[in-house]
Amino acid sequence: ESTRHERELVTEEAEPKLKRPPLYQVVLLNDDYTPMEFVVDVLERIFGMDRTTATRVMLEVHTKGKGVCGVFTFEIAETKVAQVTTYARQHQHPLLCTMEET
Ligand code: TYC
Repeated sequence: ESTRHERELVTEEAEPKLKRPPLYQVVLLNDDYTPMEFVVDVLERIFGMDRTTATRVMLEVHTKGKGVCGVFTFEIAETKVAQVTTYARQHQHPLLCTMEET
């Protein structure tokens, strides 16, 4: 019969190792051709922003060259990038969306 302390000393007790997953920023890039209204629509539809927030983020991208749409785990970020790209190409806009590990 061993005590809890003895088991821990010989490191035979597994600790619950809860690692946080890596996070990825989904980033929108500015261009000269995609209409401002379309970018606002993308931010509302795909990132669930209200119109005021979507307009602020769109203008930040427009003036600074890029902007963060949200921070997600890998698969969610990948899916958002694909949804933005598919939607933009369906409407013949060159809008670029990428992901960056934080
Ligand atoms: N620069 C574009 C324009 O003047 C608007 C725009 C904003 C485009 C954000 C892309 O990610 C973007 N029509």
